[in-house]
Amino acid sequence: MTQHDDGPRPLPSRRALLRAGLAGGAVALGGPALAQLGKTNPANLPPNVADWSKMLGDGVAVRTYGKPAKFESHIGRRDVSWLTASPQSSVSFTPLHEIDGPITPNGLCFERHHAGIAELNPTDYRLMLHGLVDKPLMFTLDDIKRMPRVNRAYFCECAANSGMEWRGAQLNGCQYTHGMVHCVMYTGVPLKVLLQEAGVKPNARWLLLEGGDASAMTRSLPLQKALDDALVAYRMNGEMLYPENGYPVRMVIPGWEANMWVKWLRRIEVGDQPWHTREETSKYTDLLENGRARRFTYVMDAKSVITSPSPQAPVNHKSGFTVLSGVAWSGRGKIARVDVSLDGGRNWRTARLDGPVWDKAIARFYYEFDWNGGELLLQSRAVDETGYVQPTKDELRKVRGVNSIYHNNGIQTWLLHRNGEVENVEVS
Ligand SMILES: Nc1nc2c(c(=O)[nH]1)N[C@H]1C(S)=C(S)[C@@H](COP(=O)(O)O)O[C@H]1N2
Ligand SMILES: [Mo]
Repeated sequence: MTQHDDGPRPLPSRRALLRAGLAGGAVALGGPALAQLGKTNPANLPPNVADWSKMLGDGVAVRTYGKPAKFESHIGRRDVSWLTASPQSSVSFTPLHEIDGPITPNGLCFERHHAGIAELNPTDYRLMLHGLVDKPLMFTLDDIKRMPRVNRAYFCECAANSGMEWRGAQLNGCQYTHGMVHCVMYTGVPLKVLLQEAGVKPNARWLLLEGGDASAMTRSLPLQKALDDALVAYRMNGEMLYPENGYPVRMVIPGWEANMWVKWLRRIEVGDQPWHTREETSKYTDLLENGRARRFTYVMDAKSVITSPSPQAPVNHKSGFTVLSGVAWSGRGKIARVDVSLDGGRNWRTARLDGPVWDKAIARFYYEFDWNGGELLLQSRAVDETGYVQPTKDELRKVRGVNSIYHNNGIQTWLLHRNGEVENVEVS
């Protein structure tokens, strides 16, 4: 499922990356059918009749569940072998440079799990709702599907996204620097509906969320957020959730850090205070310079990154009309504007948002320009509807130091070289 490679390493082994073909366009492909990719066959070009025009193709019944063209099979989630101790408690990254628009295809959504993928049989699925309620309830999957449902697109970002970049430019590709985010259209039941059915007691303040995998991933959620916009979701982009993303039911906590989006959801307990499990207090806090910790930083601040050009998506022409594109999101609401700089943050121009701009979802931006073929320092800066402006990395470090690995939403810089290659750098 996840393609594994040893590619991304701390700079300056960028050359090794280039040699491995990771930073360039041509990534090694598997299978003899793909041997022709990138090689032009003159026999298929006009005025000749191409191979595929001479014969009948597969009929309608051959491909009952479609998948991308075989020529696209180099695209995939990837993990970084040295990042975590075991593949079961690890993370794979969304190939942001290979997709467009605001939505992440289901098969490319980054995955993060602490005890591997739980394979639940939906027939045996049960969700328990108990604690400070009038009537404890047990739901089957069918019960949940019979309740009133809504469709909402939201981004889901791990608090550790860009965490390796706190001390300086590390990984050469937006897949690795920013790929712990995805954005899908969820179908689910507002958690509020379930809570109303059970009847929440007046002294209730917090919920405990628990997953059905071996890690359980227990998390405390303020009741207020639960009643606001949290979803008990079972579909992503119309399909049932994929196993790696919590099949058959997961929590969706819009705008808040992904570790609270409990997957394989099996239990919700209503209480009057937070549980603050050891995992929560020890891991998902931001260690500040003075040794104190910044805790309960639930909301993900506005952030953006240019996905093309980027180290894994170099420019293939020498100069002229060039389309720059990227993604922006904010846990505090809608993206209001994205600015783009070609000179490392000295001058800013407004990018064009295209496609739907949803609340707490990824927005896609474009900036078209005439490249003079010289070196450029590319940056993007997100502004959300609250007026919050994405900070530079230096501004962030001034406030938070460099001990943290969480909540790095600093402005990313890519150096576009004359030969079209792109490199992860920092400017100050
Ligand atoms: N049950 C359970 N839920 C979980 C986790 C887990 O290990 N088990 N990991 C959390 C973390 S840290 C993240 S970043 C998100 C990742 O969601 P995804 O795999 O759909 O990308 O799931 C969260 N929910
Ligand atoms: Mo996470």
